[in-house]
Amino acid sequence: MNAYEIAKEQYAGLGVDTEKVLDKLKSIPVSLHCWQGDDVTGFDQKGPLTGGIQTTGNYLGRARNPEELFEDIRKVFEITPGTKKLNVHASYAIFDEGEFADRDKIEPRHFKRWVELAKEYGVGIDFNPTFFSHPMVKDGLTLTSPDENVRRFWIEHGKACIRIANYFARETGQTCVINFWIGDGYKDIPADRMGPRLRYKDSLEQIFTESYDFDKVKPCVESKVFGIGVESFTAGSSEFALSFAATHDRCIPLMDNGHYHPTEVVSDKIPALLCFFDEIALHITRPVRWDSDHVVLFDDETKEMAKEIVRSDALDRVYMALDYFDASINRIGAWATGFRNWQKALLNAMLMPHDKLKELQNAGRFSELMACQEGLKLLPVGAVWDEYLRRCGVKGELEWFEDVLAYEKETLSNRK
Ligand code: RNT
Ligand code: ZN
Repeated sequence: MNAYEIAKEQYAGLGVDTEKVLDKLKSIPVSLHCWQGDDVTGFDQKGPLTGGIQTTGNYLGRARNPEELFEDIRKVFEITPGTKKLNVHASYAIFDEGEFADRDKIEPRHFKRWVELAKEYGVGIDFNPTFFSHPMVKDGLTLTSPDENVRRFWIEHGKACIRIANYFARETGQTCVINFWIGDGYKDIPADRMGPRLRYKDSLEQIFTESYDFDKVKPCVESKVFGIGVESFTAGSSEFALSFAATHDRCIPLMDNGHYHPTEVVSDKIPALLCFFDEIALHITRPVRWDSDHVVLFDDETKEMAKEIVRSDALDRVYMALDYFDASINRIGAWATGFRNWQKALLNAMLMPHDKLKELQNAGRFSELMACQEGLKLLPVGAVWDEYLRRCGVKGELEWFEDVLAYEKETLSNRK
């Protein structure tokens, strides 16, 4: 027997059907963020990345235009298993020669090439208005700005983005998750914390008057605890975003696991929210001391997040998107490593006998539960993973990076 056959029998002994798991895993959409390829620069501006987020590093080969970014995305699709969605930011609008539309005026046609790419692969598109890296960000503020001209500009941006999300959903026939994140906040102790939040609430309410079909277009509000340069106050805090989503129909909360205090874990928050929300959304990242957006690894908290989704039987209630950006290493390698690792985490979670473990917990058999959970860690997940890669036509763990090296040599190194 080969390693997979042995693993299959071993898992069958625990009541886990690896064949079903492999079929299911292949069908779960995970959103691949376009912004790992160019350090969150986008195509509509040349300025620095703002909004309290930062990329560090200057590895060769950053994608500088749509052609290069698409080429890179194709490579990542090729070297990663499973079903993808494209996750696009508004700043990645593609204009014709000599054409430009500001963020409040962008239209679906500026994203036509993204739709073409999605259609080529039969994948959906998720979307994000871009409330950063733009001259209309005044004193670090957008939707919370006390300057009505500024706030109006960004409200119009939000509405324009909903129209684009409608277009993506219509064209691809798949749900479009549209995520609202703003970096608005203050570096130092503010004199008014409620005013900015009331303006943010009002701005979102105005944006969501734009019509959309909630079966197809899913607006989310993403919270954050702080950002670089806005250490003392963030308008879109966790309480703000959760309360907004809870009190507004047709809007769901999004948790980014880099956006909490270091000892808080999103794995614990997932089932808590699932008690109250039909659907939730995630940004999967890896915070190292802070919201550093490191590449997702197959580490404990990543595994735990996947387990909570699977245990809660919520694979169809949680929209999963990756969100990291490392400019210090090969960007294709970074992108693919994170995507592959989230797939591994899902596989690992799906291979666990959750009903049995829950029974042990409910029966108060805690030492047995501990021993069992520890025992599961050394089961042959890797053999099932190898089989999954084989079935997806993707290279194995110790082989796929050869392709990245070849791509770096042939393509990335020519980008000077
Ligand atoms: C920032 C948020 C946000 C961004 C992307 C680029 O802290 O996580 O989701 O990373 O929109
Ligand atoms: Zn995020």
